[in-house]
Amino acid sequence: MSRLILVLGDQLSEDLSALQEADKDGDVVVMAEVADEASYVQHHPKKIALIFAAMRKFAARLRNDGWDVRYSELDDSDNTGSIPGELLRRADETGATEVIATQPGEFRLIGLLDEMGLKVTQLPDTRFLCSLERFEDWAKGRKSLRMEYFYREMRREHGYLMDGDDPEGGQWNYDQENRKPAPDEIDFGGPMQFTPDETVEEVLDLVEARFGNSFGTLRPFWYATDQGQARRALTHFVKHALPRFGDYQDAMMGEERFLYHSVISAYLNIGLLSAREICDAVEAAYRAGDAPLNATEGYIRQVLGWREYMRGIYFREGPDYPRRNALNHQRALPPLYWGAETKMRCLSKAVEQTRDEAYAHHIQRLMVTGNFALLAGVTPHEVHEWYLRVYIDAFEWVEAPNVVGMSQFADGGIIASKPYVSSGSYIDRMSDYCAECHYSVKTKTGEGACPFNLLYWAFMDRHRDRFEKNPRMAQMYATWERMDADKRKTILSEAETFLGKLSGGETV
Ligand code: FAD
Ligand code: DLZ
Ligand code: SF4
Repeated sequence: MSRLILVLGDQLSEDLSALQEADKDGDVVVMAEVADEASYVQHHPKKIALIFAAMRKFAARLRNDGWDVRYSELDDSDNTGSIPGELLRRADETGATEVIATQPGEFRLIGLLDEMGLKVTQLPDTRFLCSLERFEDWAKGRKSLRMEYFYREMRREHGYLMDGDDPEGGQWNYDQENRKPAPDEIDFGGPMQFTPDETVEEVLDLVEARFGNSFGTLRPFWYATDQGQARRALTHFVKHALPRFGDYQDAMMGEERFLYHSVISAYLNIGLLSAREICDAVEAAYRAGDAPLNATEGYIRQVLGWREYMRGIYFREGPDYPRRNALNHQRALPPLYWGAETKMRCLSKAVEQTRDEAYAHHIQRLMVTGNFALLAGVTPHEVHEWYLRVYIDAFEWVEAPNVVGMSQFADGGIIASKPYVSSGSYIDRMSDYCAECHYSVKTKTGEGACPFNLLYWAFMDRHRDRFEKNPRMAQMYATWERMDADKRKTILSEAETFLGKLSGGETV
């Protein structure tokens, strides 16, 4: 009796555990574009287009390879609209009574598969460098789960950038070299872009017709949609941008959307690239003398360290994680996140490129959109849904820990040892946003004062009980205390006025 082999839209890897387990001669691969997955949040149209186009091409590749693939297109008249529905339909069609799946990256879907009337085996997702058991092994019994210590174990275990038992160059971390402010010019033309082929064009028409009203610009669409293209995009990055990736990792520029970033997270997250091949390519560039250590270490830290760590935290913390709200923030997400006019240039630029590209780089996500939401006290779950909707690489296992934990401190400090908040001066130092902003970053109160300056101190004051004993924040509390009492009062009252306008729908 044949079995159904489920391949989800973010599982497009030939070495997927479910495919490894399958018998090409007897089993049937099920892939399905379904309304439920396309609408559990209102995804950016570019994200849906990427996934559907990559799914169609992956299905064609499997067929070419001799697999029997039952593929449901979204508009097929008998499409039931859900993954369980499509599995049941294919079970009826083929007589199969058993499903082999690779565990999905979201508790919602894991639960749906568990509750199906068919026998479903969910195999571990072996595409990660750290299994969930290995993560648990590392985490259990520890008082603090800081990424740095996890990362060092991963370096040792997988042998990346090691010199015997020691880290290459004698240090584990070169972050202090990786905080250069925005340069005057960028000598990298951005990620490799691809002209849509026939398959992609068909998908773009479908997405336009069905999801054209969602937030986000669909065309021009230039992302890679198959493994070959994604590999070319990786090679292009390693050759042309990696050498300067480290230096400008934290910089931001209004007219440079990608700087020296790789823009490969979406390819990696849907399975077109593997973490191992990325780390191998980056280390090889270092060994060949083509990229400096600060860049390669900085890059490998993101993929081998942060990415694996975030996944470990998501699965360890459980399904309630996206609902956590340790700071009890209750403000609604302001309309400026959906493109409503704002006079804050940093936010306006970050949201504009998010709408156009479904992409913003890490520091924009953390220190502009994330920082502002945290300072303004926005409900973390609304912030979480926004990130899940608008970014092409957003899947809950990686998005939720980054947003709820790292960016909004809503997990109470599991991921971050202190909240990632800053006044305007950090944004000014790292970007070219402020020079052309309506607000003045140097002005602390009164007419034209940068809102980040006001909100920063209001946040510190609001959460004094929780943070004043945090050694990493003591200096800022001391500065606040030293400030003239009238000035503190003015800051708090102007912050209040600003937040009132923000919530009242005024353009700020
Ligand atoms: P690069 O800057 O070139 O980095 C290289 C790779 O490292 C990335 O492709 C990614 O795979 C990995 N990486 C870097 N930082 C992280 C991190 N913190 N967590 C996990 N992987 C990391 N990443 C996602 O993949 N999906 C998300 O939904 C997502 N949401 C985020 C939300 C917030 C608030 C923040 C602060 C970060 C988020 N990140 C997310 C992490 C990071 O911002 C993106 O991975 C990165 O911007 C993707 O662009 P890139 O490929 O150009 O990355
Ligand atoms: C994100 C997404 C979208 C938009 N559509 C589909 C789909 O139609 N079919 C599918 O198999 N997967 C899709 N996905 C990816 C799933 O939502 C993803 O597997 C889960 O969120 C778990 O990570
Ligand atoms: Fe953003 Fe303030 Fe700079 Fe304007 S002045 S760009 S609001 S940090």
